[in-house]
Amino acid sequence: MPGLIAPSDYSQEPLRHPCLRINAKEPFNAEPPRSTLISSYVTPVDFFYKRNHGPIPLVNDIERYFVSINGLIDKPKELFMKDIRMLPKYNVTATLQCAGNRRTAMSKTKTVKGVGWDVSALGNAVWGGAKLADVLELVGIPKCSYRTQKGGKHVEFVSIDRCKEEKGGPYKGSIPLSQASDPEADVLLAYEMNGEPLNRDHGYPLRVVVPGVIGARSVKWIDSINIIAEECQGFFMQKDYKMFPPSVNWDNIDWSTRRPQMDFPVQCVICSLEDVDHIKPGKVTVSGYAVSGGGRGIERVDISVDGGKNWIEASRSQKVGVPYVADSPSSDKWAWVFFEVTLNVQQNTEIVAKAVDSAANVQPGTVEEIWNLRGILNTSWHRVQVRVGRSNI
Ligand SMILES: Nc1nc2c(c(=O)[nH]1)N[C@H]1C(S)=C(S)[C@@H](COP(=O)(O)O)O[C@H]1N2
Ligand SMILES: [Mo]
Repeated sequence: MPGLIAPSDYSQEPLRHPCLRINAKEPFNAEPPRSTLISSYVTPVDFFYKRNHGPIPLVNDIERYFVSINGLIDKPKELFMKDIRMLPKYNVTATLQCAGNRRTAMSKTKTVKGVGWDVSALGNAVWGGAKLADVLELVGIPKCSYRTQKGGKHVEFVSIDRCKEEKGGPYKGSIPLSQASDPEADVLLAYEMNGEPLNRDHGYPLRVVVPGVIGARSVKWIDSINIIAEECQGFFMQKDYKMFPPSVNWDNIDWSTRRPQMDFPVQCVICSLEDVDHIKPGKVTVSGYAVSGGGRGIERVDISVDGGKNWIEASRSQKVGVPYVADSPSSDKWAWVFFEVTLNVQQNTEIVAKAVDSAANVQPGTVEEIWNLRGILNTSWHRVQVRVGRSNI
């Protein structure tokens, strides 16, 4: 690959912020403390979770770097950064969430396989770049196409990093052509994050951002894009990131029975309290994030201070001075929503949060009912224990 290279070891990793909690060192997987998440609607790059499957690629010559677009199309093309920058630039505020967010809590029910994450395997960024729909037009695919003349129905993104799961080959994934070529789906080939060029950890020089879909499909360090007939056959599409019922175990699993996970379900988490937290009796502020996939807004967030018997509605917000209304054009449809409510707590209890999205989807009450062997999509009601006392603060 001209311009972009993939190290075979971890001797050239970038520097990272010391506040990040490291869940795995090589490959590097880390998340910020939960309280950091709610200190800013747009997550600073330093505090944005980092999820990798191999050593971080390096650019040695950005002038020579290009993305090749191949497959079931009439005019394959090589696009240099200058070609991509020539296309209209869009800024899309979108929350990226790893399907493994809250996996550690799922493992407490019954062990699951995968990197352990607390509640911060997500972040909200302003992604700047070209729309994939515009890029595809350059190779002769009209907007909102379902199929190319040669039978292409999926768009595959191939990186250059070396992943153990791919036996040393690159990370890859795909999305349907109908989504990739739909300008309204806001799928980007992003070269900026929060107004700065992407950094190495987040995909420099170019990554895909698929809003509303699990982070796994937002492939970093793009090398090529292939228009293919069937979905990508890579490990992370076929042997990972699929949702199985609680009855499936490692002895009876048949990966072919399930679709690769795309949209993420409705989720919310309390970030103003640790689990377990020690507080004084009286008023306590309960705040955090809520987010749903597929561009669905957050219709409601309910909080309980008695373990889920009674519920009080929290207020919701995105931007200061702009009232948040789910599915309103003034809201960032791909982004998280912060919630907040102040409640009176006098004794030890469990504080619970659950969100409802604009399709009236609600989070499940317990981990048990959604437990799955890979530990993905733990969206059960978020619970934190509080110990109330005057002396133990
Ligand atoms: N090339 C490549 N792209 C990748 C990955 C990877 O390991 N290699 N990890 C994926 C996963 S599982 C997630 S959740 C997001 C994480 O993006 P971030 O590190 O920018 O937060 O990137 C996705 N894209
Ligand atoms: Mo992920």
